Amino acid sequence: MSSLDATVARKQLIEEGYVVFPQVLDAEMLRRTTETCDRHIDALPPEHFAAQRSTGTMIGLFDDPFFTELVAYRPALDALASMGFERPTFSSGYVISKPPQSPPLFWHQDWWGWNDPHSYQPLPQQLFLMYYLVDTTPHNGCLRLIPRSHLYRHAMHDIVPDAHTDDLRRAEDLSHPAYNDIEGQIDVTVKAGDLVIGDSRILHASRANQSDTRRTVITLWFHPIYDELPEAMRAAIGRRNRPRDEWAAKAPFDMARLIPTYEGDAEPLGWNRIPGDRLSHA
Ligand SMILES: O=C(O)CCC(=O)C(=O)O
Repeated sequence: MSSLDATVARKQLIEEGYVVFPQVLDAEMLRRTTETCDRHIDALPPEHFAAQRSTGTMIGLFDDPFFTELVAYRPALDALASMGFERPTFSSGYVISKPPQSPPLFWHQDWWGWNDPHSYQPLPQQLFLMYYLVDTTPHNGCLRLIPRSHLYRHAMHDIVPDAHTDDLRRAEDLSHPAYNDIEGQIDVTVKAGDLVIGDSRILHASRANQSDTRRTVITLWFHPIYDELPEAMRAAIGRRNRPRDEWAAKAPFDMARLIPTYEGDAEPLGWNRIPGDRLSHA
């Protein structure tokens, strides 16, 4: 990206809540990532798919050192640095694979720090880095999101205040409004290997996978301005949400600079996934 593009990308991320960097994973890394994910997905028992019919698989990364390479993948860190985020830290991630012919993912946002006033400011406390391993379209379960909903209240915030429930995960009632199309949403269609970077506060979902092949995404959670976050937030990330030490130790390089550490004595910020009244309408 040229420096002008990087300025545009930063503005788009901060104001709209997401930005797409094309073709970040090279062909070899895409191949290795797909092979690794397929192996883990193929090993899952049927109960896993039943419990996660709406989301798709929820495979944590910490059992496989391969994912250290993806987390520290230089082109992605360069994309963050180009937007001014030069010292990001990483907390966790999942392989989320929607099987063929599976229902939509419910609307939700993933930020848990709404008790702190910093969460109502424009700069992102936490970003998702999403790598889709196949080209996505509305037919095979592309990402949907509501631009600007990371900073402004949308009707969906009140319709489904916290969608992370077992019933919604199991997709027991697909007429529930959490799965519906809603005003202001857009489809984010990508090519395999593109990188979608988004603010964890943004309302997002995915379309149903109506195709006959699986649609896999890997979501990685980064904290782009970790050092600037309030102490209680750093304490929560650095103590409660940090990656497993044994996993990081298996990386074929030193991961220390990507691991959030907190050595102060502040009380970790409480977990609250529901935005308060300070999140106002535009
Ligand atoms: O499956 C998708 O496309 C989106 C995954 C998602 O919502 C997430 O990782 O938070």
